[in-house]
Amino acid sequence: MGHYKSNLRDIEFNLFELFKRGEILGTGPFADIDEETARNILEEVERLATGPLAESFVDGDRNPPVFDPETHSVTMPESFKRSYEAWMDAEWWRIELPPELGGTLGPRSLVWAMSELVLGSNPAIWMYGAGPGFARILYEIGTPEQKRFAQLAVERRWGATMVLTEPDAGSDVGAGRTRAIPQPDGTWHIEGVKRFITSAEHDMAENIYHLVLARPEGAGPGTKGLSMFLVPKYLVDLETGELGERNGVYVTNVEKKMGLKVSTTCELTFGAKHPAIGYLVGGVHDGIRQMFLIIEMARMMVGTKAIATLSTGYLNALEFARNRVQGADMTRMTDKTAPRVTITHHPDVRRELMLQKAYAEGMRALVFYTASFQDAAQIARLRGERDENAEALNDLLLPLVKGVGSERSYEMLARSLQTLGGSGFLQDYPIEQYIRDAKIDSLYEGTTAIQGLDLFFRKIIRNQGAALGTLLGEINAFAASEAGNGRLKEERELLAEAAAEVKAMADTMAGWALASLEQPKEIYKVGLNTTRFLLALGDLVIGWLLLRQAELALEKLAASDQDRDFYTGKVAAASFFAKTVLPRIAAERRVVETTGNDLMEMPEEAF
Ligand code: ST9
Ligand code: FAD
Repeated sequence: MGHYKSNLRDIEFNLFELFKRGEILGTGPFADIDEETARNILEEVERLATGPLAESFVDGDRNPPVFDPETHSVTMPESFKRSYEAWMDAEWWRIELPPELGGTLGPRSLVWAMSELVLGSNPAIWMYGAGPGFARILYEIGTPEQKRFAQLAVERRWGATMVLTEPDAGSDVGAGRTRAIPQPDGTWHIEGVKRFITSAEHDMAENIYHLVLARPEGAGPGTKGLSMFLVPKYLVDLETGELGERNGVYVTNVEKKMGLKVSTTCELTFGAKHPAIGYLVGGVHDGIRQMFLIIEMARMMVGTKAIATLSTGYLNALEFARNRVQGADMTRMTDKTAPRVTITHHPDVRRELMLQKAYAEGMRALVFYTASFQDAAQIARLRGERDENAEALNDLLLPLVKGVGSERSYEMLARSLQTLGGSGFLQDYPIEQYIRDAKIDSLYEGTTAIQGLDLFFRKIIRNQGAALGTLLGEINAFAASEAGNGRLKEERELLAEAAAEVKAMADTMAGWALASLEQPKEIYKVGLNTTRFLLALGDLVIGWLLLRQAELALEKLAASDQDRDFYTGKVAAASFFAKTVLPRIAAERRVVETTGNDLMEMPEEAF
């Protein structure tokens, strides 16, 4: 058995029972994929994920890619190459693509369902395999030549990267100094050094194309002065698709990292040896907006990766706990002759396992809830319309998927390890690698602090609280309903209280934001609480989604005996979360309300 323990039952529960994705499948733009086909696809992806994809997970960590600075090349571990090829050869990635790019388009929710399985099994495979997804965006926003490039990129399975970060421009992308110099033939020469670029070099594709933010000479400061350029490793004959000259973009270093070692993290130098030719994407200077089309997908991917890792971490911990015999049942703890029991009998172990289960399953529901808005937005776009309500809710939820997903998963994975006792610390079990591999999720694609700021200022204040109001309205309506037929009464009350606390937090912080127009330092009080608010809203939404699952589970339990354990677990997880996690939000609200500026006024030397 490989390391990866999937939870296809729960993925399907979300897709088909809770969020009723069957209703959009087999019809309209997704006529070619009905529910049965989708289930078959997921089964097949699960077979790959638990088999050939998972096979190289450990080897890729212990024998990471080798960089040769002389040739600027990277040799990937053979085992990983085999896993990667197994995924690319299976061609399920075509579900992300429209027919013009050789795809069989499926809804975003199905794509994220597949992604969970691959990301839980061997996350770097999904990341190296993002070339076609990037090509989809390039096809949407590119010039006719770039659309042709995108078609070739899919056909020939080229790799792709997103290139923003520089040594002095991380969270602050607008500080980027990489320059773009216009050429008489309409192309650009890119000059500068980018760092931490994922997948920028490897030997699994004949070409790699970089989507690069650079500042045209004379352009203004900040993110708005950046433009996006297509910079391929090899220039391409667009007629024949053949590769031409080597372009002047080279990997000049590959980082040594704590985890996710098989994913190359590269320093990328432009124009030092010979010109690095770039093509202005779409022929327009609109780089940051264009890049965010990719960033939004990548943030969803990162959150899903973290949550997928927690899910397999929890299931590994559960299997261990079911087999590990240690100590007597607590009711007989003083009886030295009492039979020894498996550790699942100990209240503390049960509590820890249930917390892991509730977060893993609640955050999976968050992924699919968010994906359901992406489906609605996608369907509207395919009709040539826009669903602004769905877009706004997706915008609001993305920092939760990314920020809360990564923070809580990392925290809970430490508990998964704890469940194994000392064995968890060993490399005989996968959890220590899960923890190392998942730490990155709270860092890249915007750190947690950035997610908190994005949530509060862009998704709430700038949206004038509309999307948050819709979300809280849904939660309050559920809390006030008869959901669960009496069985969830106490839980719904706890949910209503938590929703009121979160609303009070948002109101207090909005008040400070407003006051800062007169007294600028009031804004610090907001900044002292944005991450707290992010996590509190996350817990509220997770608690609500778990209760919605429990409501459905109670209906199923009343109707038949099928899957009794699965549905019983749903009710138990929701109740546990409502009773043990949601009440903590009240304390967080009190912390918000008593926030002063002492910390900001304290001299730095006092730290
Ligand atoms: C990275 C990669 O870390 C890590 C993993 C890579 C794996 C790659 C491969 C796998 C991908 C697989 C998944 C994808 C699958 C493929 C699918 C293909 C797509 N939403 O607030 P302002 C825009 S990469 C939308 O003034 P500042 C907007 O245009 C490095 N748009 O910002 C806005 O204009 P306006 C990741 C947003 O103060 C403009 O920006 N690095 C959003 O100038 C300016 O906004 C980071 O993530 C948004 N939420 O700059 C950087 N926000 O307002 C983190 C802004 O007029 N730092 N825009 O609409 C930040 O995000 C900063 O907040 C900042 C601030 C840079 C935006
Ligand atoms: P900094 O921005 O210096 O942040 C340092 C600390 O300060 C953080 O805790 C941060 O939260 C905090 N902080 C910074 N600004 C603020 C603020 N305004 N308010 C509150 N707190 C703040 N980039 C790419 O472009 N493409 C890639 O493919 C890519 N892949 C990556 C892969 C790996 C393995 C790594 C490690 C990074 C990758 N990155 C990539 C870069 C990544 O997106 C950045 O590391 C990240 O955005 C943070 O930037 P930084 O490291 O410079 O940290």
